[in-house]
Amino acid sequence: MKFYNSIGPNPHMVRMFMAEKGFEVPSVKIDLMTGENRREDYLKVNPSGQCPALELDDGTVIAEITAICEYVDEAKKDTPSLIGDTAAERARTRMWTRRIDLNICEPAANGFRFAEGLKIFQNRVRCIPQAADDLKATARERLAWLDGQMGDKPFIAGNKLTMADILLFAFLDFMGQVGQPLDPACKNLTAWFGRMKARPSAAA
Ligand SMILES: N[C@@H](CCC(=O)N[C@@H](CS)C(=O)NCC(=O)O)C(=O)O
Repeated sequence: MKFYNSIGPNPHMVRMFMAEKGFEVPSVKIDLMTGENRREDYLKVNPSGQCPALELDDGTVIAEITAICEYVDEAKKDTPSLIGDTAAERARTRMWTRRIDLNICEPAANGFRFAEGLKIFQNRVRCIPQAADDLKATARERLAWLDGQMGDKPFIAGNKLTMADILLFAFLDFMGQVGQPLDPACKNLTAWFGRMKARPSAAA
Protein backbone atom coordinates (compact mmCIF):
# COMPACT_ATOMS: atom_id res chain seq x y z
CA MET A 1 0.00 0.00 0.00
CA LYS A 2 1.22 3.53 -0.71
CA PHE A 3 -0.06 6.99 0.27
CA TYR A 4 0.63 9.81 -2.20
CA ASN A 5 1.07 12.75 0.13
CA SER A 6 1.67 16.48 -0.33
CA ILE A 7 1.26 19.86 1.28
CA GLY A 8 -2.27 21.24 1.56
CA PRO A 9 -5.50 20.66 3.50
CA ASN A 10 -6.71 17.61 1.56
CA PRO A 11 -3.76 15.34 2.41
CA HIS A 12 -3.74 16.78 5.94
CA MET A 13 -7.35 15.72 6.42
CA VAL A 14 -6.53 12.13 5.45
CA ARG A 15 -3.34 12.03 7.55
CA MET A 16 -5.30 13.21 10.59
CA PHE A 17 -8.03 10.65 9.95
CA MET A 18 -5.41 7.89 9.62
CA ALA A 19 -3.72 9.03 12.84
CA GLU A 20 -7.03 8.89 14.72
CA LYS A 21 -7.59 5.37 13.38
CA GLY A 22 -4.02 4.21 13.99
CA PHE A 23 -3.73 3.33 10.30
CA GLU A 24 -0.11 3.24 9.14
CA VAL A 25 0.97 3.28 5.51
CA PRO A 26 4.22 4.14 3.72
CA SER A 27 4.01 7.43 1.90
CA VAL A 28 5.64 9.16 -1.02
CA LYS A 29 5.78 12.96 -1.24
CA ILE A 30 4.51 14.64 -4.41
CA ASP A 31 5.77 18.18 -5.05
CA LEU A 32 2.71 20.32 -5.81
CA MET A 33 4.69 23.52 -6.12
CA THR A 34 6.63 22.25 -9.14
CA GLY A 35 3.50 20.64 -10.59
CA GLU A 36 4.70 17.05 -10.18
CA ASN A 37 1.06 16.09 -9.57
CA ARG A 38 0.07 17.34 -13.03
CA ARG A 39 2.72 15.33 -14.90
CA GLU A 40 2.38 12.00 -16.68
CA ASP A 41 3.79 9.73 -13.96
CA TYR A 42 1.36 10.94 -11.32
CA LEU A 43 -1.56 11.19 -13.76
CA LYS A 44 -1.15 7.44 -14.25
CA VAL A 45 -1.84 7.08 -10.51
CA ASN A 46 -4.61 9.68 -10.19
CA PRO A 47 -5.91 11.04 -13.50
CA SER A 48 -7.45 14.02 -11.72
CA GLY A 49 -3.90 15.20 -10.97
CA GLN A 50 -4.48 15.97 -7.31
CA CYS A 51 -3.24 14.75 -3.95
CA PRO A 52 -3.72 12.68 -1.98
CA ALA A 53 -4.28 9.18 -3.35
CA LEU A 54 -4.08 5.78 -1.72
CA GLU A 55 -2.74 2.86 -3.78
CA LEU A 56 -3.78 -0.54 -2.46
CA ASP A 57 -1.63 -3.67 -2.70
CA ASP A 58 -3.63 -4.96 -5.69
CA GLY A 59 -2.96 -1.71 -7.58
CA THR A 60 -6.39 -0.17 -7.01
CA VAL A 61 -6.08 3.58 -6.51
CA ILE A 62 -8.52 5.47 -4.33
CA ALA A 63 -8.59 9.24 -4.67
CA GLU A 64 -10.94 11.90 -3.20
CA ILE A 65 -10.37 12.41 0.48
CA THR A 66 -13.73 11.31 1.85
CA ALA A 67 -13.54 8.10 -0.20
CA ILE A 68 -10.04 7.38 1.15
CA CYS A 69 -11.25 7.96 4.71
CA GLU A 70 -14.23 5.65 4.19
CA TYR A 71 -11.83 2.95 2.99
CA VAL A 72 -9.49 3.45 5.97
CA ASP A 73 -12.40 3.35 8.39
CA GLU A 74 -13.63 0.01 7.04
CA ALA A 75 -10.17 -1.47 6.60
CA LYS A 76 -9.25 -0.88 10.25
CA LYS A 77 -12.06 -2.17 12.38
CA ASP A 78 -10.15 -2.52 15.66
CA THR A 79 -10.45 1.21 16.42
CA PRO A 80 -13.72 3.17 16.75
CA SER A 81 -15.43 4.05 13.50
CA LEU A 82 -15.20 7.70 12.52
CA ILE A 83 -18.12 7.29 10.13
CA GLY A 84 -20.65 5.64 12.46
CA ASP A 85 -21.81 2.39 14.02
CA THR A 86 -25.40 2.43 12.81
CA ALA A 87 -27.11 3.37 9.55
CA ALA A 88 -28.41 6.56 11.16
CA GLU A 89 -24.98 7.54 12.55
CA ARG A 90 -23.31 6.94 9.19
CA ALA A 91 -25.98 8.99 7.42
CA ARG A 92 -25.53 11.88 9.90
CA THR A 93 -21.75 11.86 9.40
CA ARG A 94 -22.17 11.90 5.62
CA MET A 95 -24.82 14.63 5.83
CA TRP A 96 -22.52 16.96 7.82
CA THR A 97 -19.51 16.01 5.73
CA ARG A 98 -21.31 16.89 2.52
CA ARG A 99 -22.57 20.21 3.90
CA ILE A 100 -19.07 21.13 5.03
CA ASP A 101 -17.44 19.95 1.80
CA LEU A 102 -19.81 21.66 -0.64
CA ASN A 103 -20.69 24.79 1.31
CA ILE A 104 -17.46 25.63 3.13
CA CYS A 105 -14.38 23.75 1.88
CA GLU A 106 -15.05 24.08 -1.84
CA PRO A 107 -15.86 27.82 -1.91
CA ALA A 108 -13.05 28.62 0.55
CA ALA A 109 -10.54 26.58 -1.48
CA ASN A 110 -11.61 28.19 -4.74
CA GLY A 111 -11.49 31.61 -3.08
CA PHE A 112 -7.86 30.81 -2.29
CA ARG A 113 -7.05 29.34 -5.73
CA PHE A 114 -8.51 32.39 -7.50
CA ALA A 115 -6.71 34.97 -5.31
CA GLU A 116 -3.71 34.20 -3.06
CA GLY A 117 -3.06 30.95 -4.96
CA LEU A 118 -3.62 32.38 -8.43
CA LYS A 119 0.03 32.23 -9.53
CA ILE A 120 0.14 28.51 -8.70
CA PHE A 121 -3.25 27.58 -10.13
CA GLN A 122 -3.79 29.83 -13.16
CA ASN A 123 -2.14 27.41 -15.56
CA ARG A 124 -3.65 24.28 -13.97
CA VAL A 125 -7.37 24.86 -13.55
CA ARG A 126 -9.88 27.42 -14.79
CA CYS A 127 -9.53 30.34 -12.41
CA ILE A 128 -12.17 33.04 -11.93
CA PRO A 129 -10.39 35.81 -10.01
CA GLN A 130 -13.46 38.03 -9.97
CA ALA A 131 -15.35 35.32 -8.04
CA ALA A 132 -12.77 35.03 -5.24
CA ASP A 133 -14.29 37.54 -2.80
CA ASP A 134 -17.82 36.17 -3.22
CA LEU A 135 -16.60 32.59 -2.73
CA LYS A 136 -14.82 33.58 0.48
CA ALA A 137 -17.96 35.40 1.66
CA THR A 138 -20.05 32.29 0.88
CA ALA A 139 -17.77 30.15 3.06
CA ARG A 140 -17.95 32.74 5.88
CA GLU A 141 -21.77 32.82 5.72
CA ARG A 142 -22.01 29.05 5.84
CA LEU A 143 -19.57 28.95 8.76
CA ALA A 144 -21.79 31.43 10.65
CA TRP A 145 -24.75 29.13 9.95
CA LEU A 146 -22.78 26.11 11.11
CA ASP A 147 -21.79 27.96 14.28
CA GLY A 148 -25.49 28.33 15.12
CA GLN A 149 -26.11 24.65 14.38
CA MET A 150 -23.15 23.67 16.54
CA GLY A 151 -24.57 25.10 19.76
CA ASP A 152 -22.81 23.38 22.66
CA LYS A 153 -22.39 20.01 20.90
CA PRO A 154 -18.86 18.66 21.44
CA PHE A 155 -18.55 17.57 17.80
CA ILE A 156 -20.16 18.53 14.50
CA ALA A 157 -22.39 15.45 14.27
CA GLY A 158 -23.10 15.19 18.01
CA ASN A 159 -21.23 13.44 20.78
CA LYS A 160 -18.60 11.58 18.74
CA LEU A 161 -15.63 12.65 16.67
CA THR A 162 -16.37 11.93 12.99
CA MET A 163 -14.98 12.50 9.52
CA ALA A 164 -16.99 15.76 9.41
CA ASP A 165 -14.89 17.24 12.24
CA ILE A 166 -11.63 16.19 10.65
CA LEU A 167 -12.59 17.59 7.25
CA LEU A 168 -13.62 20.98 8.64
CA PHE A 169 -10.61 21.17 10.95
CA ALA A 170 -8.04 20.53 8.20
CA PHE A 171 -9.59 23.19 5.97
CA LEU A 172 -10.00 25.85 8.69
CA ASP A 173 -6.43 25.20 9.80
CA PHE A 174 -5.17 25.82 6.25
CA MET A 175 -7.48 28.73 5.49
CA GLY A 176 -6.32 30.48 8.66
CA GLN A 177 -2.82 30.52 7.17
CA VAL A 178 -3.82 31.93 3.77
CA GLY A 179 -5.99 34.91 4.68
CA GLN A 180 -9.33 33.30 5.55
CA PRO A 181 -9.27 33.07 9.36
CA LEU A 182 -12.31 31.79 11.24
CA ASP A 183 -14.38 34.78 12.43
CA PRO A 184 -14.00 34.90 16.25
CA ALA A 185 -17.73 35.79 16.36
CA CYS A 186 -18.23 32.07 15.58
CA LYS A 187 -17.75 31.28 19.25
CA ASN A 188 -18.90 27.65 19.17
CA LEU A 189 -16.67 26.79 16.23
CA THR A 190 -13.75 28.71 17.73
CA ALA A 191 -13.97 26.62 20.92
CA TRP A 192 -14.37 23.42 18.87
CA PHE A 193 -11.36 24.38 16.69
CA GLY A 194 -9.21 24.79 19.83
CA ARG A 195 -10.24 21.33 21.04
CA MET A 196 -9.49 19.79 17.64
CA LYS A 197 -6.10 21.53 17.39
CA ALA A 198 -5.14 20.05 20.77
CA ARG A 199 -5.62 16.46 19.53
CA PRO A 200 -2.24 14.82 18.77
CA SER A 201 -3.60 13.74 15.36
CA ALA A 202 -3.91 17.38 14.29
CA ALA A 203 -0.13 17.50 13.80
CA ALA A 204 -0.14 14.49 11.44
N1 LIG B 1 -11.41 16.68 -4.54
C1 LIG B 1 -10.05 16.34 -4.23
C2 LIG B 1 -9.28 17.62 -3.96
C3 LIG B 1 -7.79 17.37 -3.86
C4 LIG B 1 -6.96 18.65 -3.94
O1 LIG B 1 -7.43 19.73 -4.35
N2 LIG B 1 -5.68 18.52 -3.56
C5 LIG B 1 -4.77 19.63 -3.63
C6 LIG B 1 -3.83 19.60 -2.40
S1 LIG B 1 -4.62 20.17 -0.95
C7 LIG B 1 -3.93 19.54 -4.88
O2 LIG B 1 -3.58 18.47 -5.33
N3 LIG B 1 -3.57 20.72 -5.44
C8 LIG B 1 -2.64 20.86 -6.53
C9 LIG B 1 -3.29 20.95 -7.86
O3 LIG B 1 -4.54 20.94 -7.96
O4 LIG B 1 -2.54 21.06 -8.83
C10 LIG B 1 -10.00 15.35 -3.07
O5 LIG B 1 -11.04 15.16 -2.38
O6 LIG B 1 -8.97 14.69 -2.83
